[in-house]
Amino acid sequence: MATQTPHIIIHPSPGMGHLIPLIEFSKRLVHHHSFTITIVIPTDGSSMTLQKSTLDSLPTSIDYVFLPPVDFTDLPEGTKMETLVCLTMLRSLPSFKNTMASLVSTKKLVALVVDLFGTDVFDVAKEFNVSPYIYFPSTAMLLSLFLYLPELDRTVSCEYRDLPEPVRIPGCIPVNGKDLLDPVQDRKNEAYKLVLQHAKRYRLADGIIVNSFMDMERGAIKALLDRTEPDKPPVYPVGPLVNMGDGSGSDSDCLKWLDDQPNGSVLFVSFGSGGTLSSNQLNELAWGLELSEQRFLWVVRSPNDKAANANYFTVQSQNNPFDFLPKGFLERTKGRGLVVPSWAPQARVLSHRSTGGFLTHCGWNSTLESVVKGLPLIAWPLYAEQKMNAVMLTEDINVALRPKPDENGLISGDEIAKTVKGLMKGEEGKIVRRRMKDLKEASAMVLSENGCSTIALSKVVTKWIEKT
Ligand code: UPG
Repeated sequence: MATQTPHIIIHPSPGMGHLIPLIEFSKRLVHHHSFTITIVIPTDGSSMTLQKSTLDSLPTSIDYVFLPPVDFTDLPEGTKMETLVCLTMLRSLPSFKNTMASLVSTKKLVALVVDLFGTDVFDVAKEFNVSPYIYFPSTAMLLSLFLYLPELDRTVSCEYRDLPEPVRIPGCIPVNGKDLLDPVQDRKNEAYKLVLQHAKRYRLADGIIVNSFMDMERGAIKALLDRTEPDKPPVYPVGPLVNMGDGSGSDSDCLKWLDDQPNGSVLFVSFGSGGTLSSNQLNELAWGLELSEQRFLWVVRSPNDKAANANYFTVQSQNNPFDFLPKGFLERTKGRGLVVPSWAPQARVLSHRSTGGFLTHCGWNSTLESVVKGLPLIAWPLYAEQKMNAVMLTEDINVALRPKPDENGLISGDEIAKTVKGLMKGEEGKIVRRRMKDLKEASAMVLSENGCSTIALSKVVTKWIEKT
């Protein structure tokens, strides 16, 4: 028999960087509003241990289902990560439809929420008369680009990276074509076609919820809220919704190590859930951290010379990363630095009183987690939309320092040491730290009872409740 509690299906695309923000959104929905939720997760056969342990810790009102793994044996080697992400979603459509049919028969479904690569299921939603929504886990700037991409595609004939002028995404700081997100860098590649296809389908959503807020992305959000284009769905900026890392006790070794460090003295170094460096770059980073003489906590994965997102689907380092560190590095930095393999409890590390800065790949979850804690950044973008994020963080809102690569794209140890010292001890660090403190306060305001992100989320919730 159908229950009366309104139910929502959340369907994230592959990657911890997509699952985590949708989990945070789900937690917000069940804590502050009376919904039940099923998270329906596509799989490609990679290990889901980390995902499972994260999902098992959720409240009972949030259920989850893993869809059967899709088959990729027909794809050529070197298929782009974004293509794999989109194809995982596309090839999961039949099993998603079965799952949805069984949920429709037992629950009062009010909405289906997907993320940036999930619009293929909109047809299934329509078939079952369920309202389709997008939860956009990245920047308002990227969302503005996605909504603008079909026009850019129509009006530009060359590769975007060859444009003589920067691209003017509505409401945003101008961005050089070469800094736009990875899958639009080669317009002949399948990844571009798939992303463009999704971008065109964004207008079919009944609403787009974006994990950002006015004080951080004023221009982009204003442009998104403008309703002069009749077919543009309403946009709801509800961020920053992130894991606040507010657990008690220091149950992991790195938290125990942080307990023994002076306040604000440690730089956290991490490249998100799947980022990897080349062997040369790993060496330079180790050298730079050593040379900086600052305290650091570094989440390290074994290097990969071919791709910066080599661990996107797996998270875990492919080999023992300690074997790739420079000889004697661990001994020489003992006491001042700690290196942990593959994964750290990041939200809790960023909440720790000893952490004073964050060298990040500029993934949007990491960025927002740092904002809510007021921690200044060193921007080291690797892939996806991270270069766009770095431009915004350094040139627009000034909350990050950015080390300069040499002509071969390598960031030298000297440059790293200079930037790390600058952030932790220098005048330039003080400026970005102050700016980050302002943003932290603004983020608390927008999430307060009458804050604009709380109000935006209430508007979405009201629309969903009205459907019951
Ligand atoms: N995390 C940990 N421990 C680690 C590493 C990561 O808890 O050791 C968590 C982190 O706290 C965050 C998430 O994993 O919540 C990582 O998310 P994010 O910082 O956004 O990075 P990615 O995993 O790389 O995220 C992908 C894209 C990124 C994009 C993001 C949202 O790579 O570019 O901004 O998805 O769309």
